[in-house]
Amino acid sequence: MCKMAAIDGGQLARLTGRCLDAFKGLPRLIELDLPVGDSLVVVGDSHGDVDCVKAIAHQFLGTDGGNGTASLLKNVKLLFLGDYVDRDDRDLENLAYILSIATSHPSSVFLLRGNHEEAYSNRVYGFIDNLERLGLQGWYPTFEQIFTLLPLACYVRNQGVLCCHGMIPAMPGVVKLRDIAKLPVASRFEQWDPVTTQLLWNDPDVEEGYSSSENCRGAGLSIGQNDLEAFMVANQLRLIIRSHQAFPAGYRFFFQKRVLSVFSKPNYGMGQNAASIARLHGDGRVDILSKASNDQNFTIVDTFKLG
Ligand SMILES: [Mn+2]
Repeated sequence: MCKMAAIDGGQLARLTGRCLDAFKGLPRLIELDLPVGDSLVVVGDSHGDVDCVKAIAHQFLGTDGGNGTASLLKNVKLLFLGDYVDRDDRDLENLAYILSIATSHPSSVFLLRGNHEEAYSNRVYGFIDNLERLGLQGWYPTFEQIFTLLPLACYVRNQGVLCCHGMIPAMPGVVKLRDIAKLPVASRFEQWDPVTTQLLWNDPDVEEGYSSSENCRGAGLSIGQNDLEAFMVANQLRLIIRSHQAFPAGYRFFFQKRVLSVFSKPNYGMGQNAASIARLHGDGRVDILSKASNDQNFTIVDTFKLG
């Protein structure tokens, strides 16, 4: 017996077809400028929380909260940092919603790949099981193709800000943004370039020490201050915005506010965390906005100016 899917095969065929067309030419590194008056809303892990994602689209993009897209706000862009699926029964619905707003608004909504946009994670953490329960497992290879096309990082050139799911890479010899732009496209984790693996799996060192070390996740590194500084200086960066870890407040700063971590699924797992997002303004201001699961809107909890 299949549970009723909120989305059927016909809808999936149209949506995934649109995605494959729209995403096939995407770069590995998104590069954009943010003029004064514009803002970029950066959304962390959502893992199936389609209600929270719709609230974000409604509040910041002006969509009507359903699948419609009435009154789209000008001068606001939305960047999702990955981890749309797994760890929640509504992950297909969340993914479908995010893909639909991205394909409807290609100049306003941008998607990065997270470590959960990959087959190994999807087998272990629920997305493939959920597709099977809905009788839609035949669509998995198509989703895998779509995941493979997603960019790995976003560089806001005129602000010196880099956004990625995991954290900056640390290799012998500093990685330059132009190296990220040239990374090969690969589907499965086993085929990924080491820089890709690190961008999607690394964390900042929770102790904020000087050196990087093996990550306890079994993939990637915990990045220390030395590698962070070398990367930021070589690439003339002022801030890294990343996700991949839940904190009680929904966000956390690392390394004297040079790294900002945001997580956008409230009450993740057994946790009681708020959902947080970052909003980067064209004048160099950065807002952090949070929302508890019952709140309707995100409200500003912290603001700072890029140094
Ligand atoms: Mn992650």
